[in-house]
Amino acid sequence: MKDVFEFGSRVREDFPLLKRQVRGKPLVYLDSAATAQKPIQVIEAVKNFYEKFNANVHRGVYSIAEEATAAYEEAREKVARFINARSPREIVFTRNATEAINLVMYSWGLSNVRRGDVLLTTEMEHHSNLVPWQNLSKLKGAELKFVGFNEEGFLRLEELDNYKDVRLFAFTFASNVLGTINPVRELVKYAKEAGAVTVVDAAQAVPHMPVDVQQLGCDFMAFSGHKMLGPMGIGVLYGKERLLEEMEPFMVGGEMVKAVDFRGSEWNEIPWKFEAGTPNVEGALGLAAAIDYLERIGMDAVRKHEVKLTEYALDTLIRIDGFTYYGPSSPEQRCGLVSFNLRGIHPHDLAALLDEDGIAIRAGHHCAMPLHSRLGIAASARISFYIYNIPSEVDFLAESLKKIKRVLEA
Ligand code: C6P
Repeated sequence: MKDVFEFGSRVREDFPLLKRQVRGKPLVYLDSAATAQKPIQVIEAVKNFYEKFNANVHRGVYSIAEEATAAYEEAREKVARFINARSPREIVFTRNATEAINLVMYSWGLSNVRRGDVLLTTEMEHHSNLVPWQNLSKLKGAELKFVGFNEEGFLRLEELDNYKDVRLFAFTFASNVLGTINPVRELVKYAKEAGAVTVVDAAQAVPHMPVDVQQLGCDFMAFSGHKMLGPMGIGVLYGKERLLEEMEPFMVGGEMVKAVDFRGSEWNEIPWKFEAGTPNVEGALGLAAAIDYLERIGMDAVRKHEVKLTEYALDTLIRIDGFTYYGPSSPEQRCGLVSFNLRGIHPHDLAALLDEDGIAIRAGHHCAMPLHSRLGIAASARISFYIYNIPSEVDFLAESLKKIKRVLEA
């Protein structure tokens, strides 16, 4: 664990917020799946924009406007390289992963889905990759079907045999509750045979492991900047160029048009066709700085750190009497989060009591109510890691959990 401690300790130095205290104790931040903390380099990139070249993009011909436009489009190129898209034209900036999925639902779904079509998703989805498809099926009279998961939290791949003709297959890359990393390539291969367009919710994957959209072969992929050290309010939709070209715009107005007269308008080229109005320039620049930061560390190293921390957490916490966790037992098959329950204690009470020791965890249904009902529980507690976490934080958590148990059971 010495190497994990040293890695995390070095990284933490860059994160001002991690130096603060909560209730007189050092903050132990174990909720990066909800949102990640930001390194000074990202904070500086946003500050630098406002101090040096704040101007609207794609409009002005003066110097600072050109600098802002260039920086915004360079951020797009950086995102494209980060996930190995063929071209920056395949990268649409959105507010977050949720908006990216909604964009596909409205722009692709409304014109491509017909009454009776099958839309397939899974029982382990975050609401953001479920509610849009419920909506689309209602709007178009399509049938929404689900692939279940087994006791270990793996998708029941054998159920795919039941669906031979599918219009759309939307699934998560990594579950924000079970931690399961799904076999994306295999799922995309199946989808192609079934005639389905694929939407991959990569909100819990792109921040934590190398992701290559060309290698995966998916049609669409969504993720959020704030979960990968970037600012809030910036997200990404990756879409294959051919599909984006064919799609209608998501929102209409300024910026997304090439020519307008009183009767009608001609749409701009992709990706700008999907970016109506003034975009989140500070967000894109902050995201670019976050990508620089992650690339300097290396996504393989990010992943390795989280696997080791997860392994340590499972080994440590499983020794606590009454501790139950959900999802795969092998850390290699899960992302860096663990959802759990402690017998006899409601997860909300647990989270509130841990906060008294300065430990921040998430409790509730984690925006995945149907998943929890499949597990037969109403709620769970969840810890989630990132590059700045260290093994001693797991030890603090374990000690605090044992103390809470002693007090409540006394
Ligand atoms: N999950 C969590 O604590 P947005 O809110 O659009 O940035 O991300 C939505 C989203 C979509 N898919 C998955 C798998 C997610 O985990 C999330 C966000 C956070 O688990 C907040 S609910």
